[in-house]
Parts: sequence; C-alpha cells; structure tokens
Amino acid sequence: MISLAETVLRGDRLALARLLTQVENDTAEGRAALDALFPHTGKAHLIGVTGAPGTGKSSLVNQLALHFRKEGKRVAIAAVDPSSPFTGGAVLGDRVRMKDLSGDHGVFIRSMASRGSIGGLAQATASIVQVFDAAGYEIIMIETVGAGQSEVDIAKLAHTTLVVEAPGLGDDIQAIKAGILEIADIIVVNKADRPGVENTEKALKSMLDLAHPTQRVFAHHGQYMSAVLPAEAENNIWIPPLQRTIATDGEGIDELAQHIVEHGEYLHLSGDWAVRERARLESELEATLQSVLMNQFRSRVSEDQFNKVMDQVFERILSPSEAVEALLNGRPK
Ligand SMILES: Nc1nc2c(ncn2[C@@H]2O[C@H](COP(=O)(O)OP(=O)(O)O)[C@@H](O)[C@H]2O)c(=O)[nH]1
Ligand SMILES: [Mg+2]
Repeated sequence: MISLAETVLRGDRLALARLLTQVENDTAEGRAALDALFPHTGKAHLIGVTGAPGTGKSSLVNQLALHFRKEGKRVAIAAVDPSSPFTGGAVLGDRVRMKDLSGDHGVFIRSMASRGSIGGLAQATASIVQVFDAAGYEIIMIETVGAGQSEVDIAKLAHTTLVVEAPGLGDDIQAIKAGILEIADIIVVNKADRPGVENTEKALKSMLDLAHPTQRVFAHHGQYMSAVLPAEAENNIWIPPLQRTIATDGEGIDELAQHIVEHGEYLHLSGDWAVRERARLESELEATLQSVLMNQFRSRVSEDQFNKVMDQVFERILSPSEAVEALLNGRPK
C-alpha cells in the first residue's frame, strides 16, 4: 500500500489536505507521515507575515502569492490569523480577491484552527510548514496575528519575517512595545494610500534608529550568531528595509518581493540561513522532547499520587522542587 506521505510527495492535493488534517490533530498517522517526509524538507523559503489585525496582512499575502506565481514558483499559505479571510471571517472584498488564487494548482492555502495553547499552535504550524516544504512548495507564507509571544514563536519558524504596519490604527507604539520590530527583517507600511503614512513611517524609522543596527540584528539570534557566523560576514549586516505598499491595488508588491528575495540571499551569504535552520530545529527538538517526557511522566505517576504531593506543596511541607523529586522517585514523602 502506498503511504499518505508518498502520495503527498507525488503532488496529490487531496492527500495533502488529508495529511494536514492528520497533522493538525496530531494523530499517529500524521506523525508517521511527518517522519517519512522530514528528509524531504529544508528547501522552502519560509516567510512570516505578522502585524495587528486590519493592517492588510491577508491582502499582502494574496498579492505576494500572485507575484511569486507569475515567476512560476509554487506557493503555500498557512493562515494562523483567526480573523483571516482565508478562514472566512472577511469582508466580501477579500473573498473576491482570494478567487485570484483559487483554482491555481500552484497555490495551496490552509487556515489553522486556533488552539488552546500558544505552544500547541506554534508546533502545529511548524508541522504544517514541514508538510508544505516536503510537498515541494518553494515559497511558504505564514500569516499570524496575536499579542506578543504567539507572534514571536511563530516568527521563529520563518527565515524572513515581515512586520506589517498601517497608518491610522494608533497601534504603532503598541506594536513596538511588544517587541515586534525586533523580529522584523522587513517592515511593511501598508495602506500607503491612507493619510498619516508619513507619520507612521517616521515613528518606525526613529524606533529603528534607537537601536544600533548591529545590536538589533544580532539580538534576534541570541548566542548562535557569534558562534557560527563567518567573520567576514560581520560587516555584512542586514538593516530591515521599510517598504510602502498598497495591497488593494498591488503597489509596492514587486519591490516588497524583491526585498524578500534579497533577504533570502543575504541569509545564505552570511551563513545565517543555516543558523536559523539549526535554531529552529533545535527548538522543535526541545519542544518534542518536553512533551514526550511529560507524557512519560504522566503515564507513570497517577493522578492520586500527583494530588497527594500537590497537597504537601500547598501545605508548605514540600517545596516545588522537592515535590518533583518525590514524584520522580515514585512516591511522595
Ligand atoms: N485603503 C487600503 N485598504 C487596504 C489596503 N490593504 C488592505 N486593505 C483593506 O483593509 C482591510 C483589512 O485587510 P486584511 O488583509 O484582511 O488585513 P489583516 O487583518 O491584517 O489580514 C480590508 O478591508 C482590506 O481590503 C491598502 O493598502 N489600502
Ligand atoms: Mg488576515
């Protein structure tokens, strides 16, 4: 019998849709397929698109997809935004524009159900992106919205992160506070047809100038950067460009796509592509290890045992770390 993974590798869209559901539900079949597909991953350019609701992320993703399709690239979209038009929560105009893409077999769009836990969503998104990658989609866009950590977690999946701002939302400072600019590789000022675009740009530029470019770029990657980056690349720093767009009529899209391609080239030249891949896979490995160990632990320790120890923590008889010790050694004090 041919496995689901093999059918997906052959380019069967129906099998792909079925597998994505298995993966989202974290079934045994889904996990087995992910294992089988893993050697086929690592080829796609993963692009995160994040920003406050209503800034135009879905519209931009739609336009970028059309752009990359014209270049003959296969494009997949994972929409994690629960209010996204891809999930049906859109005004009519958006749905109409999505029709530009429907029926095109070089495009695959998947909306993610929102999950209880942020970690779960990030992990499910990572798995779905892996399936797209193995299935041969060269450009994978991940649209996310959220407050702080979920955006950051999902952005960690991407090679290139676009942070979308728009004038007139009054959320510029909010977004910057949330550290969103720190994850930006490219800043998009969408709705450039709206009044106030200069002010939005000015605010963003001054926020960007506050940090030394070196620090800004390097802080994003933590300790990996200095350890793996070739010395000659240190002068070759990526300064996030600021691109104006009007997603509703496609203005600035070619330039934005150009920035994305250039960022991909920069990542390869600087060695940062491999750095990001390694960091991404490492956090995936850690997350998997954590959940497996947790499950193992739960299967060994009964609820009753756990509650008894928990009671002792509550009574201040055991400290949390003594409680863990007691649980790992099999029996409470
Ligand atoms: N005026 C103007 N409206 C836009 C632009 N881009 C998107 N919109 C509109 O803004 C609304 C929100 O867009 P959407 O792409 O759903 O934003 P998202 O919530 O960030 O995904 C929709 O009504 C779009 O048609 C733009 O460049 N200019
Ligand atoms: Mg959206």
